[in-house]
Amino acid sequence: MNDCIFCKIARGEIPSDKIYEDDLVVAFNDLHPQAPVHVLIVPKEHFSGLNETGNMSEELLTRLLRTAALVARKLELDKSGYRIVSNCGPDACQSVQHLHIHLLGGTKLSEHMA
Ligand code: DGP
Repeated sequence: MNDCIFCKIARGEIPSDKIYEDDLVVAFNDLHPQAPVHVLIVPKEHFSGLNETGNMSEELLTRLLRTAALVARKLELDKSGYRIVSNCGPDACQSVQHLHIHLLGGTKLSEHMA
């Protein structure tokens, strides 16, 4: 999508602090971190959110999760722990309409998810 901020980041048209990239996904630091480590993992192809998983390949869905774990390992969170979150829709306060997984860690996170 032409005006989607995460599509532009994936295409390298606007700068981001990229941590990982392959043929299907890209991972970069969140602009407004909510934890010492706050990385976003996004598909390069535009999907608005988790409601679109039916249109996504199993390879891509697997890759998104594997990338979250890979980045966590790369940033040495695999032993201390981390959380992944994907906000979907208004009640979850999804603000960017391009599927993304938040990877949070580097501190003791809240027991409460909401
Ligand atoms: P969500 O509320 O789940 O849709 O989270 C969107 C996240 O995207 C939010 O934590 C801030 C982040 N974000 C928004 N615009 C940009 C940007 O231009 N660059 C980066 N790196 N992150 C962004």
